[in-house]
Amino acid sequence: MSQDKQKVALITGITGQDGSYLAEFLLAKGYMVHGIKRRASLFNTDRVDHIYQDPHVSHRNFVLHYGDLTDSTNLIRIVQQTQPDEIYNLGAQSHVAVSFESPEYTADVDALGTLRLLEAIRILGLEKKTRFYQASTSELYGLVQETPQKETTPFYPRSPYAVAKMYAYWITVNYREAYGMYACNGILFNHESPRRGETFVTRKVTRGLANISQGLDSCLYMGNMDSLRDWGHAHDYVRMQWMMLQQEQPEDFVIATGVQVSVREFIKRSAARLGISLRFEGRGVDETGIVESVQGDAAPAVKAGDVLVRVDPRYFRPAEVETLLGDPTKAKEKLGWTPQITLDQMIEEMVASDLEAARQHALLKRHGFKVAVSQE
Ligand code: NDP
Ligand code: GDR
Repeated sequence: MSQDKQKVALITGITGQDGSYLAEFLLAKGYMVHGIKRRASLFNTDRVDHIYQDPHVSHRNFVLHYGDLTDSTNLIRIVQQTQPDEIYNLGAQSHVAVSFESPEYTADVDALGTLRLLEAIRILGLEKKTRFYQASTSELYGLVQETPQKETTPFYPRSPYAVAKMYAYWITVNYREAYGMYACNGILFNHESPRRGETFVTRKVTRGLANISQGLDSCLYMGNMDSLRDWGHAHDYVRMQWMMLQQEQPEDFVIATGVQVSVREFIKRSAARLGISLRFEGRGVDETGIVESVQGDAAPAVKAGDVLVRVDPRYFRPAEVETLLGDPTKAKEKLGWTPQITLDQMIEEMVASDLEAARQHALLKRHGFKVAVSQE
C-alpha cells in the first residue's frame, strides 16, 4: 500500500468491541481511520485509548468525530469531510434483551441509521467511490428454519433488534441493486473477546466467575442456559469484514465457526479455567451450578458445595433464539477465510483478562477502597 494513495475508512461504532479491533487492523494496513463516537457524560473511548492520537500532532491517521446514527445531517457532514473509500457500519444498539425495553430507539439506530448512511453516500454522489459494509447478524435467523444456517437460509427474526437488523440487511441489498453501490452484509454469528461488553453472556460469565474466585461476589445469576450459540473471536471476524470489501463484486457472507455449545457448557469451561469443577443440578428456574471441587488454591474464595450459579427469570427474553449454528463454507471457499482462534483459546484469554482485573480489585478492596462488581 506504500506507493498507492492512502485508503480512508470511516467506522461507526468505533468505541465498541468490533470497532476497536477493526480500527487496529486497518491502521496496521496503513489506512487513515476515522471513527464516529457518541457524546457521553463520561469518557467512552476505553477500547480505543491505546490507539488514540493527540489532536495537536500533525499527520494523524486516527481521528474521532462526534456523531450519532440518529442524526442525518451529522452523518452527511462527516462523510463529506472524510470522503471515505470504505464505510464500516458497526454502530448499533446491539443488545437483544435491551431491544425489548427500547424497541423504537433500536429501530431508529439499527434500521434507519443504516438508511441514513446509505443516503449520505448517495446524496454526496459517492456511490461509485465508497464501499459499504453492514454489520448484519445471525439473529436474523431467529427461529431457525434450517441447520446449519447459511446465506440462503430464510430469516425469522425474534426481537426488535433482529427486526431492525433485517431492515438494515435488505436496505443494503436494495441500494446495491438499485444504485449499483458496492454494499454488502456480513452475517456474523456471535463473536466475543476480552473487550466484549460486560452484559453479554460470555463476558458476564468470565467476569462474574473471576470476581467470585477472588471473593468479590458470591453467585452468578443467569437466564436461559440451554441456549446454544456458535461463538467465535472478534479478532478473526473483523479481518473478514475488511476482506468482504476487497472483492471485485459485493456479496453477502455468513461468518461463523461451525461449532456450537450451550451457555451452560460455556460456564463449565470458564469455571474449569479458574480451577473450579462445576456440577449443574435441577432444571428451569431451580437450576443451580454447584462446586464439586477446586483445584489447589486456584480460586481462593471458593470451596466444594458452594452454589456459584442460579437462574433468575429476569434474564429470560420475551422471545428467545434457542439455537444458532453457522455454515461458513462460502467465506472459506470464496475468500479463503477460516477462524484461527478456537473457543477454548478464547475462553482462556477472556478468563485471564478478567482474573487479572479481579485480582487488582481484590487488592484495592483489601486496602479499604470501594469496588463495584455489579452483574448488570
Ligand atoms: P458493541 O455494543 O460493542 O458496540 C456498538 C457500538 O455502537 C458502540 O461503539 C456504541 O457506542 C455504538 N452506538 C450505539 N448507539 C449508537 C448511536 N445511536 N449512534 C452511533 N453509534 C452508536 O457491539 P459489537 O462491537 O459487538 O458489534 C458491532 C456491530 O456488529 C453491531 O452493529 C452489532 O449489532 C453487530 N453484530 C455483533 C455481533 C457480536 O457477536 N458481537 C454479531 C453480529 C452482529 P458507545 O460505545 O457509545 O455505546
Ligand atoms: P445474543 O448474545 O443475544 O446472542 O446477541 P447474548 O450474549 O446477550 O446472549 C446469548 C444467549 O445467552 C442467553 N443468556 C443470557 N444472556 C445474557 N446477556 N445475560 C444472561 O444472564 C443470560 N443467560 C442466558 C441469552 O438468552 C441468549 O440466548 C449477540 C449480540 O452481540 C448481538 O448484537 C449479535 O447480533 C448477536 O450476538 C449475534
